[in-house]
Amino acid sequence: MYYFCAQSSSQKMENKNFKYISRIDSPKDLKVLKKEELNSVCQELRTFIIEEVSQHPGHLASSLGAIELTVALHYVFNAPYDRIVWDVGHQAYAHKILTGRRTKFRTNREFKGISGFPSPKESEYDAFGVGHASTSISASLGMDIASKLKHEKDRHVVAVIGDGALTGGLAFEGLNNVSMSKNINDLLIIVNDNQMAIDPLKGGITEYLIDITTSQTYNKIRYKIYKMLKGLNLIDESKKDNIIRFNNALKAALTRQHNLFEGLNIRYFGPVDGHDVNELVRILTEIKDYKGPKILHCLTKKGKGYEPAEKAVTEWHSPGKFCVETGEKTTSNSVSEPPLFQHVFGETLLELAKNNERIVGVSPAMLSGCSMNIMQKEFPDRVFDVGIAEGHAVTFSAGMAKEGLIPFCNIYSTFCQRAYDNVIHDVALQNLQVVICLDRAGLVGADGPTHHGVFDLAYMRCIPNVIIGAPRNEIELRNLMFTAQQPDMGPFVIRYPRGAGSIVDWRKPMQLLEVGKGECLKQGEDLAVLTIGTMAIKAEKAIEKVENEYHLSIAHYDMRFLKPLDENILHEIGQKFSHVLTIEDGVLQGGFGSAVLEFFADHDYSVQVKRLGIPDNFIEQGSPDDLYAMLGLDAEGIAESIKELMQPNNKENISNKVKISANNIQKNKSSFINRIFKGL
Ligand SMILES: Cc1ncc(C[n+]2csc(CCOP(=O)(O)OP(=O)(O)O)c2C)c(N)n1
Repeated sequence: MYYFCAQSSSQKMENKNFKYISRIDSPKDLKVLKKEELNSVCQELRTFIIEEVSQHPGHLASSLGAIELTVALHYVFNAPYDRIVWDVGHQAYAHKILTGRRTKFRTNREFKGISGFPSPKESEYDAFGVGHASTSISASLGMDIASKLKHEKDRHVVAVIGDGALTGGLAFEGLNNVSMSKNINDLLIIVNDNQMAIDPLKGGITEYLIDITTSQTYNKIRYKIYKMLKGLNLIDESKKDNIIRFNNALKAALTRQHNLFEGLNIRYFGPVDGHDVNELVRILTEIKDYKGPKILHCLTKKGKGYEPAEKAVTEWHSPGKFCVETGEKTTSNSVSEPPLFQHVFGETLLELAKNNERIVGVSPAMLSGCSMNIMQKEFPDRVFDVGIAEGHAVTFSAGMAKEGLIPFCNIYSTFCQRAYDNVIHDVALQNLQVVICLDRAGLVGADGPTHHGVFDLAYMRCIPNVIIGAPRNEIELRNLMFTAQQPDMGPFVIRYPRGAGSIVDWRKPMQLLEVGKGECLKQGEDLAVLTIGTMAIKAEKAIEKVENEYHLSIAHYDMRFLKPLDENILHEIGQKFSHVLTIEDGVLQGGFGSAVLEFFADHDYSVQVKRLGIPDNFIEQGSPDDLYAMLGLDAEGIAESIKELMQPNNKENISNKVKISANNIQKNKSSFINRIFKGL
């Protein structure tokens, strides 16, 4: 039973009588409950999460699917002494609520609020910091072995990994190591299998998990044999390996496949119903002290218990605000507003693919997130969702490029960090025409430090052969995509932000851009502002404001390409201006501003350069507007920086000053500051 949508979340909370969870401030409070009461705890958690997330958006469907598992884990294990390591961590809302963050849950993912992912900084119950997928097995193996080396008694380590995260190569590297160290680790790996990542999962691992699940014969026979052996007192720990091998052989015989986990000497239990909390408690209690590595395979339903989410799982992965009663979304992008960059990418890719049959699309599990599903609908055979496998996505694209295709490999900027060597070794070194589209570049907002796409400009810039473009608006994005698929272009990176652009009427005919050529958006005399990407829009506003207030004449250049840099523009600026402001939504170390500084240094220009960008800190979560404002990267902050830069004897100016040689300073430079400050 739900309330009317008009009610605020806090009203709903007050109205609800959460008999159980209102008294749970830590897992200790959960453990005193009777097993029969756990179902009610799950029900309350479900209601609480749905109502809170409807008002304070976050990852809904995954957390709903993991509620029973979470309750059972905290009921059986002794966290925080026992380590529970969540993979990705987007499914851990029930965990947060049961571990002392119920009252703060309202601030989930908000500026200064609690993180949307487990974070050891936030709570001792968050055993390992997460956000990117497939880390849980490696991290928890490390923790388990550390615990053994420290001779800690009875510490259990549990990794909880989804079937989506299990498609990541890192998870398999972890499994291999678990198997190698089988005599010294007692890891419990829980596979939370809902047959979904964000989009439906396909592929060998999924098939394999389905196969185990559907092998009813195997499970029935195995259980009978287990009971028989136990009855004969033939099952004990010392015979474990034999039993595993026996199980393995039996499974292989019955399903005509090898059991992957058992083949790795990891004991396999399941599949079990991941929504039967009492059964989960029973099994976890039974297996938790078994020696050696083990896997518990749980079957769950993403979105469990909230009908709209169960029916449209992808949409409800991270739904935004919604009305609990009707499931209607309360935020939507209307046609009269600029579209999302991802949408322009998706539509443009389809348009290009229609005219160029060499184009293929590759996405590591973010097909709908980057809107490549638009092309997939029309050309299902030319679009590849390769699972959560960024490194593979890039090398797979490189292979196709080697054979003459032009892959558009779309990866969120932050996740491309996973594929760094693949970009260098497999794409750039062979100068292959892979178009790497980095969505969600810049500060992404509520997902926070694990997800901000702020390193890409710096980490891509130092790779030879790579062209790097950043559009300032949707039309530019289309033009860059059009340019990138021209014959013999070589590796081409296009990075663009999350969210909407700035142009409603974006579907213009595409134009070929000259690679390495920027654009002077506005002439000026006193100061040159250089931007890359969408920071141009903020800079435009700031320039207008400062010019109006202080009678300055400010030039604005959209550099468009970080690599190759437009050297003509930079020579022009070096000769004409003594003050330069660079603005980027990436890290200052090694990024766009650094590139400009290097150019001026290498060419003996003496220019006072102030660089705006992301400082050398991990930036917390919050709305992008709040975060950019906090960092002085909104129009107001940029205007302030312009004023500061033009202020004589400013300390910060001095620290940013590049003094290489006075050779190229124009005669008119010394006089202009006086002219400016008449107006200040
Ligand atoms: C390295 C990396 N790539 C992509 C993502 C984006 N992402 C977040 S959750 C998710 C799906 C995870 O699927 P699964 O592990 O099965 O969990 P479920 O949501 O189905 O419970 C993806 C692809 C990520 N967090 N990390």
